[in-house]
This record gives sequence, C-alpha cells and structure tokens, in this order.
Amino acid sequence: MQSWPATPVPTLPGPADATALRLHDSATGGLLDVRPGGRTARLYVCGITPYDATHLGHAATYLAFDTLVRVWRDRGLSVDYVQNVTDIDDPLLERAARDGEDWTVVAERETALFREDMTALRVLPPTSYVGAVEAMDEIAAYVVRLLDAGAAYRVDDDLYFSVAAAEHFGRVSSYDSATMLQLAAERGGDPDRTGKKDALDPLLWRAARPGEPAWDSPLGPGRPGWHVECAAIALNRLGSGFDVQGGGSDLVFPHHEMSAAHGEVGSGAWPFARAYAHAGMVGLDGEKMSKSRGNLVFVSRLREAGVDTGALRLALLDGHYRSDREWSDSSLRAGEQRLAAWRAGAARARGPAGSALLAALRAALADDLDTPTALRAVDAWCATAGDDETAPALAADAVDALLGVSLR
Ligand code: 5CA
Ligand code: ZN
Repeated sequence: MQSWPATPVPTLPGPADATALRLHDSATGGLLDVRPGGRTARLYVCGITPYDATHLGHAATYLAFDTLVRVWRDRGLSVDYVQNVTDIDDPLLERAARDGEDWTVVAERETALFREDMTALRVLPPTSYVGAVEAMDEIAAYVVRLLDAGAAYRVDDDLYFSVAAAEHFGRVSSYDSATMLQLAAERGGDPDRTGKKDALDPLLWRAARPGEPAWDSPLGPGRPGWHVECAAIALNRLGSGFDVQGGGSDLVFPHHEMSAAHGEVGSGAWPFARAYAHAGMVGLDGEKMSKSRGNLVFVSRLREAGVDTGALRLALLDGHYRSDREWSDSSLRAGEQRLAAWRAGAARARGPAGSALLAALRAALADDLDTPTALRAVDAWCATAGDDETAPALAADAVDALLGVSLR
C-alpha cells in the first residue's frame, strides 16, 4: 500500500547515544533499553481500521511512536518501520452497511484521509505500509502454518487458535483470566461461542458467509481474524524478536497478547517483540475518544478550520504518551501560544547555548519519551536571553528533528 511522503529531518551535531534509550514495556511492567542489536531498529505499530477519520486519540498514539522513530534516527540508526491497515474487519463492514456504501470505498477514502493527516502532522511514514487485503495470501499462509503446528482447530467451518499452544500466553498483559474474558468480549472476541476449547481462543479464519466479502485460500473461502493479520504482516517483514510492538493501551489485550501468541507459535521463536509499548487513551468529556462512542475530534476538521498542525503537535506532546489524557479547547490554545513563543525564540539573533538545549532534549526523550520535560526545556530556552549566535538555528533544528515541529 502506498505510504505517505516524509518531511525532511535535520541532522543534529554531537553524540546522541551517550545514554540508554529507555522505554516502558507492558510485558515486564518496567523500563527497557530499546537500543537495537545492530544499526537498524525494527518497529511494528498497529495501524488504523479505516472506517472513520483520524481523531486526536489516533494522532496522539502515532505521534508517540513518531517520537521514538525520531530518537532512534537521531542516534544514527535506520528504522525498519511496519504499519498495517485493517482494511477488512467487522467494524468496517458494519459502518459501510449502515451508510449504504461499498466497504472498499470507505476503506480507501478513510485511508487516504489518514495519509493526509499524517503528512500534515509531519509524522514520518512507515517503511512498509501494508493493508490486510493486499496481504491476504500471506495471512492465509500463516494460518496454515498455525494449523500445521497443531495450534488451530475448527468450530463449524471457522478456524480458531488454541491459546494453550502458546507457552508464553499471558506474558504481554499479565491480566488475570476474568479480566481477559471481559476484555475479549468488549474488544472483538467471542468468549461465549460454543465449541471452543477455551473461551479466550481467538478467531483465525472466518469461513465465507452470504453477503460478506471472502477470499479463496487453502483454508477455503473466508477472511482472517484480526490478530493473525498483525502477526503475519510483522513477522514476514521484521522477523521475530523485533525491537518494539506499539499501539494504544486498548490493544494490550486481546490484540497484542494474541498476535504475540500467534507469532511465537508460527515462528517457533520467543519473544515476538522485545518490548510492547502502549500509549494512553485520549478522552473527551471524561470518556475515551472512540469511533463507537462518536465523541471524536478529527484532525482533518481542525486542519480545515485553519489550525496549525505544529500547534496541534505541541498540544498532544504536552502530555506524557503513557498517561490517559483529556482533550479540550484549552489544550489547543496552549499549543498555539507555545508555538508562537517558540517561533519568536528561534527568530532571535542570539540565545542561550543551543548545545545545552539539545542535550536536555535528548536526555528527556531517552527517558521513556518524556515529551512534557522536553517541551519545558524549549520553553525555558525561549524565555532566557543569551549571546550564542548559532543557538537559534540549532534550537530550531533540534525541535524540528526531535519533536517534528517546524519553527521557520
Ligand atoms: N486496526 C487496529 C489495530 S491492528 C486498530 O486498533 N485500529 S483503530 O483505528 O481502532 O486504532 C488505531 C490506533 O489508535 C490503535 O493503536 C489504537 O490503540 C489507537 N487509539 C484508538 N483510540 C484511541 C484513543 N482514544 N486515544 C489514543 N489512542 C487511540
Ligand atoms: Zn494490530
């Protein structure tokens, strides 16, 4: 699938990797050093289900992983970054049916809008952007692999994965079984379906139903379950033991638990990912922003209203990526004021030493992507007088490269 264009990233001076890059890992509950073994970092971030436009919750999550990409790149690493598009799944079919539209038209339109939103927000594109539909053959082949490994079984004509086949099942979320059951029911699972070996076992392949799209495969005509889509797309491009699997915290269970279990059994290697990083949920009026709740603030609407995407970026980066956050109009106003102050600071003829600011930004971001601390370091630099003539240009480059905001 076509990705989106990359905004140029300035190269910054000096050693960027003096300290460990620590990221919170949901599986261990602690901070892990996510410096890759070689010169390439491998990242998989779960992509959108394109049935509605990009809202600020999506934007915040993709900005969190964009920050990680920028920190890795500042350390001289190349980043092998894979992101999927769940362009066939129940929510998409339901939305298209509700609106009397063709599901492929909805998926294409909303994916195109997402690309525009990401471009406008200066989010660096993945190196591989892969739709489930275009990856159908490899996903089906992966299901065959799980079947051959003895980890899949039939319920009527559908295929399920046996969680009992995954030795490390439960290590991503560490949730107890009551929590797992409840979340599976809320997030696309079917714990109440009769005939399953374990209520948590997730669907791998849904046999064709009248009126539903289906693809021919060695498993018979049908379509894949959600988790195996990400397991196959990630493993086939990154191999197992890739550095970071990312997404919002609503993906910890079942999605990342199940895709790790599929990945482990299908590859015969553990772990699927070295770290599982999760962004907090952005809410509005006390509720998680979600398509099903309909309480959404869309990036595209704000853009149409003339909002500067740099201000939007700063508004979202003002909260730590891991904390659940509330969006309000004042968040945007604060982002706009900050952007104006930063632009004025960078337009000065002189300022306090740029190298100290750069070191402060690098240190903050290496500490679990602490963007609030990074933002305050730039605030302080802008509010302080200095006589370094090279500082304004270096500050602008640092803010551009590490925080993705253009001050020019
Ligand atoms: N296609 C699947 C992943 S394979 C999916 O979850 N799609 S999504 O469109 O529902 O969400 C895309 C990303 O945005 C996911 O990482 C999800 O965790 C994140 N996300 C969704 N709602 C919010 C929110 N309110 N705040 C922060 N992140 C969110
Ligand atoms: Zn996913």
